[in-house]
Amino acid sequence: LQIEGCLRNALSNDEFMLHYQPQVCLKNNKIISVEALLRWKSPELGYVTPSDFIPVAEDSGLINELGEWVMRTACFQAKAWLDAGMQDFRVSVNLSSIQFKRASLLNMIKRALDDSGLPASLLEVELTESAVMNDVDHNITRLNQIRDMGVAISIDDFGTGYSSLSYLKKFPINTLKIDRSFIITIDSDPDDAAIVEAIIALASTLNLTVIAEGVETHGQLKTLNRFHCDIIQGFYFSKAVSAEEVTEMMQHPL
Ligand code: G
Ligand code: G
Ligand code: MN
Ligand code: NA
Repeated sequence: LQIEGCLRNALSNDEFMLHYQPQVCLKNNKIISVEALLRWKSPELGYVTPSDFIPVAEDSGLINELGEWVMRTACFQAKAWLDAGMQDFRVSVNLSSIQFKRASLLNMIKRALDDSGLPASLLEVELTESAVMNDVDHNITRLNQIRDMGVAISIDDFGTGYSSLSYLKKFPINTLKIDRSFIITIDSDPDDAAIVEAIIALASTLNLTVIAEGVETHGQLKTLNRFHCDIIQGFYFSKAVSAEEVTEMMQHPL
C-alpha cells in the first residue's frame, strides 16, 4: 500500500531510471546488446527493487504509463548510441503481460520508434513464457504484429513456465533466454546441465538465438561455451549499469 502511494507520483517526480545490462556474444566476446532494467529511488522508501514494485504497478494499472516511459527512454537511448557510432547495437525491453494484452501496445511501440528515430531492427521486446502461453492463438496474432513492425521478440525466463515445446515452432520469436535457475546449478547438477544443453540444441535447430541469464562464474561460462550458447548475460561479465557506463565499456572493450 505504501509502495502504491509512492508509485503514483514517481513518474512525474522523475524518480525512475533505466540501467542496462550487457549481453555478450561468446563468439567474439563483444557486447552486442543490452537489457533495459528499471530502477526506482523513492525519496520516502529508498531504492525499491522491480520485483517489489512491478507487481504493484501491474495491479494498479500504473504499469501502462510506466511501461511506456521505459519503452521511450530505451528507444531514445538506443538511438543516441547509434548516433554515437555504435552500429547494430540492440536494446531489449521487458514487457509486462498486462502491456502485452492491451490493444494499444502496437501504437505505443510505434510511437516510441517514430519519435526516437530508432530503427525497429534495433529493438527487442522480452515477454515471459507465462505471458504468451495462455490464449495461444490470439497471442500468435499479436506476436506477428510486433514482428511485422520489424521488432524482435525474446522469451524471458525460458524453462520455468508451462511451455509445450511445440509452440516454439508456431511462435514468431527470435530469442530464448534460459532462466537463471538452470544456469546457477549448471556445474553442480548434471540434470540442469542436460536441460540447458538440450534447450540450446533445440534453439539451434529452430534458428533461435539463445541467451543464458545469470552467468556468474568462469566455470558456467566454460560449460556454456562447450554447449555452443550464443550469448551470455550475468554478473560474471557485468551487472546492469548506467547508460554512460555502457558507452564507456564500448569505448574501452576488455
Ligand atoms: O534487476 P532486476 O532486479 O532489475 O529485475 C527484477 C525483475 O523485474 C525482472 O523479472 C525483470 O524482468 C523485471 N523488470 C525490470 N525492469 C522492468 C521493466 O522495465 N518492465 C517490466 N515489465 N519488468 C521489468
Ligand atoms: O526476469 P529478468 O530476466 O528480466 O530479470 C533480470 C534480473 O536478473 C534482474 O534483476 C538482474 O539484476 C538479475 N540478474 C542479472 N544477472 C544476474 C546474475 O548473474 N546473478 C543474479 N543473481 N541475478 C542477475
Ligand atoms: Mn528480462
Ligand atoms: Na529472465
